[in-house]
Amino acid sequence: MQGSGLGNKAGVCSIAVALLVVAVAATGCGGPASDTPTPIPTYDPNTGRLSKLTTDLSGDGKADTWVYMNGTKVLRAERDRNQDGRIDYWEFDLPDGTGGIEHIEEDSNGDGRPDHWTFFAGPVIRAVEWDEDFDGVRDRRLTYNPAGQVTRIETRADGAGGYLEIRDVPVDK
Ligand SMILES: [Ca+2]
Ligand SMILES: [Ca+2]
Ligand SMILES: [Ca+2]
Repeated sequence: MQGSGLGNKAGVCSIAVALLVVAVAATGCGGPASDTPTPIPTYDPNTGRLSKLTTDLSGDGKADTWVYMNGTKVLRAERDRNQDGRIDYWEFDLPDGTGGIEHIEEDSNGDGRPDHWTFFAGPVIRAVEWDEDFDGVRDRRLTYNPAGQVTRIETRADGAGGYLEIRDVPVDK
């Protein structure tokens, strides 16, 4: 799959910044596909600052991607990736405006609530969490080192955001 791979590249390149690149006709961030629809800007009526970019990435005439901005600074992005009218992807970008992603939340069962979280350290994944039974409580977390190796497995949620079972994984040198 290529071409519409904006979402698939999320681990490397922020969807928000990719669309912003289209909006301002600049280059960088891997460069969007030439057929990427132009986002529609919304401006704050009081300050005149850019507050939102709305895009129909799928091209069916309905908006499916929203990038929330404060002027030139990207705050977060939301997407309806399966076109069912419900947001199922939330991207939280680093506040430094570099286009880096802090973390991504995804709804995989279509109930409108995130159940999969991916946390980044620069371009690499630092941790992944799942709510496997979709009850709103996270059930498992894997932590990675910069080489992409799992260093810790946590299971049995304590209901307060932590885990009862923590297993450190020895990493081969
Ligand atoms: Ca959806
Ligand atoms: Ca869900
Ligand atoms: Ca759960």
